[in-house]
Amino acid sequence: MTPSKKLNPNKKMDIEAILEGLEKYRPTQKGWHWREVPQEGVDMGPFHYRDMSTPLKNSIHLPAAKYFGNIDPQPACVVTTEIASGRFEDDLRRMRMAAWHGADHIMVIRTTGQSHIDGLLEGTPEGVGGVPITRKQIRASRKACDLIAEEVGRPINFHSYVSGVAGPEVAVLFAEEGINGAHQDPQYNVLYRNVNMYRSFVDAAEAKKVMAGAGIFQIDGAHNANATAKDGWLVMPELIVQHGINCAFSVAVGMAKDLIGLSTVPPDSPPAPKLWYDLPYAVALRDFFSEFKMRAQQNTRYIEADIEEAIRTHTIDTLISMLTSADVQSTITPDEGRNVPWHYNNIRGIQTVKQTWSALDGIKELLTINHAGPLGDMVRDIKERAVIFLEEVLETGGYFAAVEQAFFVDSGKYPQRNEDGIARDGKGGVAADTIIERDADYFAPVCDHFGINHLPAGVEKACDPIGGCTLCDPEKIVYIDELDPQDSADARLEQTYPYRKGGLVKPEVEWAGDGTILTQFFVPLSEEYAAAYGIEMAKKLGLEDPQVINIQVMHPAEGCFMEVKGKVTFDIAASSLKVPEKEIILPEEELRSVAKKIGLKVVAATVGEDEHSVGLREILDIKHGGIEKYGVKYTYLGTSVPINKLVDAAIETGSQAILISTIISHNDTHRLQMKKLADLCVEKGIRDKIILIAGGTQVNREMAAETGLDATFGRGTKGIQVVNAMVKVLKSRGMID
Ligand code: Z97
Repeated sequence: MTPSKKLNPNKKMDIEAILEGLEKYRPTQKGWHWREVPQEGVDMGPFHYRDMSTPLKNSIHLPAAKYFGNIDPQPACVVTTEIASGRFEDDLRRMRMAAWHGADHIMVIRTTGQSHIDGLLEGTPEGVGGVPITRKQIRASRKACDLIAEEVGRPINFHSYVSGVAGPEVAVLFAEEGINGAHQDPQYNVLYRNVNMYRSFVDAAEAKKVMAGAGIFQIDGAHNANATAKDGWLVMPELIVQHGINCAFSVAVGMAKDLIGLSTVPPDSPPAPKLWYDLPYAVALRDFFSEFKMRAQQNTRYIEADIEEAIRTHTIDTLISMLTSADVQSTITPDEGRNVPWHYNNIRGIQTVKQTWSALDGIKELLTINHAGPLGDMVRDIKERAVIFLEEVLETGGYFAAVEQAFFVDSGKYPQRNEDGIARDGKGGVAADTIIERDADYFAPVCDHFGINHLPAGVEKACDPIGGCTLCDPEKIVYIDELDPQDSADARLEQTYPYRKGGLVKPEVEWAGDGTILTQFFVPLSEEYAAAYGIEMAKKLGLEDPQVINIQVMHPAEGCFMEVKGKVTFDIAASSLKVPEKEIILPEEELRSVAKKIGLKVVAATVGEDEHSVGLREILDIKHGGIEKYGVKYTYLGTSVPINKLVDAAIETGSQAILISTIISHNDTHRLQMKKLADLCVEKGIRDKIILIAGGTQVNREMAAETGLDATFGRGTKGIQVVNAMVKVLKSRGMID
């Protein structure tokens, strides 16, 4: 069954409609998708790109793209985002936003330590820092991803995790429901989740076989050592061994090499001299594992409260990814150090990759990595240490013996050991002693099953005797809806209905209608007092549940930059919002060409007893985008100029327009001056040949009609608006086409 109703780019996603008919929904796409990367490069706007994929049908470009024809170049690599609202129904909206900005690999994080859950869950219970993975949650997300893929014009890879004792069942669930990517690494279970080591590898064989059958892309777990080891930048040799073990095991089970991704995480962060650690490691890894894919991710461990710091580090990470050709660039939210990730920070992560990638497009054609000298030596050093690490593992009796002796996640620089590695007992851990040998005549009527399966005589495909397993005949899949009516999507959707469909508005970052906002300010207090001030201030602003989430000392005595979050307690009805009529600005090129064609000229001055010339000069000069920028010539007559002098000057210079600026407004001086200008032009018989424009801090748009001018502008006006107004008048008078 294909998605019933296309998404409308101008409408919110209808979550209730996504949940309808889920019991019958079948994914429209299965297996992993790489981006389409034209060999000849991609031409967009005024530029040629060398390392970009086919652009999207619908997307949101980087802010500065408006200067280059609103182009939105999409990196050649797959771009990941991790969504973690805790409510899957809100995740769906976040996925859509992320895809519009360029993510095509969407991981929905599992609730903390789901590896500890030993069986499949049903329904859609709420989570903290991620959702519990269930069939309903996956199916709804898959359906949403299929619709989003159609909307943006690129397949969306949906991703989750195959770990814990329920790993093989989870893998089957993923294969059935069209999950495209998954973390799977038996070492993760062993080291970080204390699953019995033998059981973990037996489970992994089954899970990997099922993943291979469904074309699911695998990401390994070696990077977790970077995040866990005390001195993560020293464990690189071990990481290489971990990658090697998972790769070799996966290939032995039957996974294709190009569907095996090595997960790399930079082991350090500035002020560490990153390049001297990250680059040799990245190069060594690619030398050893050239047939496999590389997934690069920022290291969450070093994300503190400062978002800008996280973004800067991410930019450098992306540079290294480009220099070493990462296939998948994962992004995490730069606020992970202080919040359950907020959705607009997902977008900031994606933007970092897009911005860095377009800026550095084709970097390898311009710069080459210098393998001679220190880099070559460092790469060799890491490789040698990795090889002797693996040799010692073998001498010790193999992987399991090495784990028993705490070889892994030791923070010493191998062969040095700090004796702080993680040791596991082969006889212990979760689900110890649960491996049962298959009977001599073992037969399971299911496909993509690992190991010996005794097919009865005459049976070619394992599931033929039952008329197809769930992987071959999806009709056999049993769909179980909510188990708990309280902790269910329906109950939550009812709660958030007013904010999704009922016309009420509240800001949101985690869930629909959560009301959370962030305030940023400088407070002239020492760090000691700043936090107390932040809370007090937020309370006075009426924010509920205020929390200080960032304090940056600007100077020990002078004060701090602060960020405080809290919840607004009121709703605003969308219907009560008054939207001013939108000013339509003609394209810059058109404005320029009119100015050039007719030699557009203006005379300008401040009028009356008004010496405030700065605003007018800004409107005139090229520097901050004044009318000069669009090819309009001006004669500036100075300040406090009488109206008749301006009109005479306009006639003498053959100008098409007069611009006056008037700030002083007592006794309605500004209005009087404006009227005087209009009246004098009528008197002189030139009103229909001249364009009259006034501006000033107390002037507004409505005053033009009142005073008989063509256009009037207030605070914050830019030169382009003035040129636009002039061109519009010229058009309306039929003086140009
Ligand atoms: C990443 N940001 O993208 P549990 N298997 C492996 C893992 O690395 C993980 C799990 C399973 C990270 C993801 C950390 N990794 C977060 C190899 C988790 C999930 O449900 O947390 O127990 O396991 O790599």
